[in-house]
Amino acid sequence: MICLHVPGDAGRRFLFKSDPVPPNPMRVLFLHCDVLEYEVREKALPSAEDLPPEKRRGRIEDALVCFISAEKEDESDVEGIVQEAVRNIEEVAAQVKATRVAIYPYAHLSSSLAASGPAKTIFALLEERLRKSGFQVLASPFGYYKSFKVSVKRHPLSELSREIHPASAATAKDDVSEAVKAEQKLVSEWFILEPNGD
Ligand code: SSA
Repeated sequence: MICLHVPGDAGRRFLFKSDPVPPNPMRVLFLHCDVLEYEVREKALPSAEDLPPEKRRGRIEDALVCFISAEKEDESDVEGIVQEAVRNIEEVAAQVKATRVAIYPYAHLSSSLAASGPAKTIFALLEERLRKSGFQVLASPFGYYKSFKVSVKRHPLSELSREIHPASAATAKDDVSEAVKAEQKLVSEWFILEPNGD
């Protein structure tokens, strides 16, 4: 932080503090659906793995569909973001009493996407953890254009979105607020430098 005391300006202090870079959290659009169906079209990423015919179409009924954008910020804490995403999906699934989930990589919720390598890892881990947690999971293929149809249920909780931060970010936030509290207790000492150096 830079503090300036400007002589002759009624003792006004000017504080310049570099703002923390605004975080870009993972975004999830949750739709509680009667049905989701998709069909794979062409590759959106040249690196997308070739798919066997049975993976080129998917359908799930009575499921919580999660459209997910992995964000740049998630790259630095893949484990933390996966843990929090699973926790949020479990929470929303419990609210709507869903035992089936679809995870759908969806780049269009984000303005700062994670690179495809880490994003793909995040989706693979999510799929694995959600299965371990007891859900029936449909994972739509990563890196492809797809056509899809969804039929959303009509109850009030059937559409919602969440921003998800890695588990460690909550601690980081607390740290920041503690730092701010400590700063408020500081007693400042002010020195005035005249142009002649006195
Ligand atoms: N054709 C390229 C741009 O030149 C393209 O569409 N890139 S994309 O970033 O939109 O990603 C294409 C597909 O890769 C997405 O539809 C999704 O399946 C997957 N994908 C890549 N990065 C992400 C990400 N960070 N989060 C979610 N899905 C992603």
